[in-house]
Amino acid sequence: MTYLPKPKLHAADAPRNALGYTRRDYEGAISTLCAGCGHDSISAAVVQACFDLDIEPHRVAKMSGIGCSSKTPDYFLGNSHGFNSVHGRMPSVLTGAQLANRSLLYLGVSGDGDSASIGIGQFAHAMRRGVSMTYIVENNGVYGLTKGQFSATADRGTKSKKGVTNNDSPIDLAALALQLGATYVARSFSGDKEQLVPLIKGALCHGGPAFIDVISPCVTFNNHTGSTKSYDYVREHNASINSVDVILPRAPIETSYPPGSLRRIVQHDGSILHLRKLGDDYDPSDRIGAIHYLQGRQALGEIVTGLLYIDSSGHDMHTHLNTVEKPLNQLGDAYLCPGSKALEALNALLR
Ligand SMILES: Cc1ncc(C[n+]2csc(CCOP(=O)(O)OP(=O)(O)O)c2C)c(N)n1
Ligand code: SF4
Ligand SMILES: [Mg+2]
Repeated sequence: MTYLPKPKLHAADAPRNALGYTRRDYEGAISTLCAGCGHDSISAAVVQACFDLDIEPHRVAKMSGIGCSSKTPDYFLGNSHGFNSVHGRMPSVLTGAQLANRSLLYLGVSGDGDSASIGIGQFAHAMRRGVSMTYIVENNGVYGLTKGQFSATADRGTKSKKGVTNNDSPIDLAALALQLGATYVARSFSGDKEQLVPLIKGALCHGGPAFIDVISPCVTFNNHTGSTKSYDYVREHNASINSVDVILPRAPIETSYPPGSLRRIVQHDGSILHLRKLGDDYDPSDRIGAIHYLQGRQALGEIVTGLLYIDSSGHDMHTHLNTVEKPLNQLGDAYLCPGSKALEALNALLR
C-alpha cells in the first residue's frame, strides 16, 4: 500500500494558530519511509513552520521529483496543492506553475540525486532565473529509493555500506545556489529541528529563490562509519554560524538580545528575521564571502549550517520579466486576446 490516510481526530485542547488550525491540519498521509529516516523529520519541520506562520493550506503548492525525499510531500500539507513530477524535473514544472499563478506559495522538495545528478540543469536554471520558491533538498549522499548508490553530493573518500570508496568530487548544492544567484541560501540538519524550523519559515516568507540544503541521514544505506552523511558524523562536525527567529509583521516583538549580537533583516513581505551570531564574525549579506567561508571551513572538515546568505530586496523571476500580478486563469479573454488592432499597434512598436 502506498497511501495510508491518517485518522482525523484532533485532541480538544491541541494548540491552535491564528486561523484556528491545529498542527494536525498541516499533516498529510502516514509516512511509508524507513523508521528513523531524516526525511520524516524534515516533513515534521515543514508542518511546524506552516502552522507557526498561520499559512492557509490552499495557498501552498508543493512539488517534487522522484525519490524517497520526493515522496515526502504526501506526508505533509494534505490540504494543499501538490504535483509529484518526473525524476529531476520539479524545478521546471514549478517554474511553469509560478509563471501561471504567482499568488501561491511554492514549495519544491527534492533529493540529492534528484537535484545534483539528473536534475542539476533544472536546479541551476531555477536558481539563476530567480524562481520564487522554497527549494528544499533532503541530502543523504545516496540514491535511497534505488538502494543506496552514491549520489553526486557524496564526499570523496566516503565509504558505502559495503565498503566501496567514492572517488568522485562532491557537488555542494548550497555553494552552487550561492554562485547561481539564489537570494536566500541555508544549510541545516534534519536532526536539528530548532535550527531547521526557523530556516524554513524564513524561506517561506522570503519571496525569491530560497534554497535550503538539509543533511538528512538515510538510516538504511548511509548511516555507518565512513559516511559523512550519518547522524553521528553530522553531529560531530556541525559548525552552526547563526540562529534565526522569524517574526511576522503583525506579531509584537518580544525577544530581547544583548546589543551587538543581533542582526535584524526585514524581508520583502514585511517579516523580520532576527539573526543571532553563533560563530565568528560572519556576514550573511556577502555572497562571495559566503562561498569562501563555506569552502574554507569545508576544507577543515566542518559542515557549516545556518543562514549562509540573504538578499531581501525581493527580486525574482516576475520582477525580471515584468509579469502581471493576476493569475493567468483570472485575466479573462479580453485581456489575453485583445484583438488584431492591439496586435498591430504592438507590432508597429517593434518595427
Ligand atoms: C528518469 C529516471 N531515471 C532514474 C530513475 C530511478 N530513480 C528513482 S529515485 C532515484 C534516485 C533518488 O535519489 P534522491 O533524489 O537522492 O532521493 P532519496 O531516495 O535519496 O531521498 C533514481 C535514480 C527514475 N525514476 N527516473
Ligand atoms: S531508504 Fe533511506 S532515504 Fe529511503 S526511506 Fe529508507 S532511510 Fe529514508
Ligand atoms: Mg538521496
